[in-house]
Amino acid sequence: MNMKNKLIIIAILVIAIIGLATLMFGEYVQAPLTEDQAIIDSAQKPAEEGLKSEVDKGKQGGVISIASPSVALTKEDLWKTWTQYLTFAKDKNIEGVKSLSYQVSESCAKPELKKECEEKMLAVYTAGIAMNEKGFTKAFIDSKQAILKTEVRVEEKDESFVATEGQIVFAVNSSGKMSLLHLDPAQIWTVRKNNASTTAELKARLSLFTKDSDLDGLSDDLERCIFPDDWIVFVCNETNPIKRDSDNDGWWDGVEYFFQN
Ligand SMILES: [Ca+2]
Ligand SMILES: [Ca+2]
Ligand SMILES: [Ca+2]
Repeated sequence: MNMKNKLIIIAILVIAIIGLATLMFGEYVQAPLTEDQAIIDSAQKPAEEGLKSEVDKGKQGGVISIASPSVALTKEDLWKTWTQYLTFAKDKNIEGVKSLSYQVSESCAKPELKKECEEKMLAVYTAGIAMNEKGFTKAFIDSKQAILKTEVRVEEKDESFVATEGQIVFAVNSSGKMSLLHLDPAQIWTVRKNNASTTAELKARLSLFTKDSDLDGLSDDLERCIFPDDWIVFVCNETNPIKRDSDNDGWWDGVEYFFQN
């Protein structure tokens, strides 16, 4: 995938999230899984079954922590890396931030743009310090990547129901060293109230929007490129919503979304 396509895809994620916040109500219908999509290939199946039992455990209020047996990293390791990153950001320690970043913005790569970089670090610190470890109940980990997630929180507003979910994505190198790839303190989905829908229906719709069946960091709908008719979508690369690594390159679909180079 070339860089341009990746940037377009990232832009689309932003559009999708904003769009969900403003447009998603009314005629939008969840399409059923096709037969092909419903079939999990045999190599993937044991892992998927493991995921399902962990998801069920999570629904009962437990911590979801998915890691293959060969992976030594734990949810606590992820949080420790995150807090170290925040400390570096707070101290305006560019080299420290770089050491824990999978990629750095242009402003942090160029000494002449130091001030701009420091402003970004402050913004990350301000957002990050408000995040609570107890809220991040889910950890998906393998030898190449890891995702920390909060539960989806649903709030009722005057004219809508709003779901929010925090996510921190890490890349892991062959030595087990983690680096921050993406931070989303509060991904937001909104459904507007209307006269035809009950609270239960609206909450169910929100739940469908946020559902991530294969726990790869990307909701099923975004993987299937399902958008309302009135959305303008430039490019959307479909991935399999019940397979974490659709192209078998080792990177989960939701993690690949956040690569920029
Ligand atoms: Ca997914
Ligand atoms: Ca997937
Ligand atoms: Ca992949």
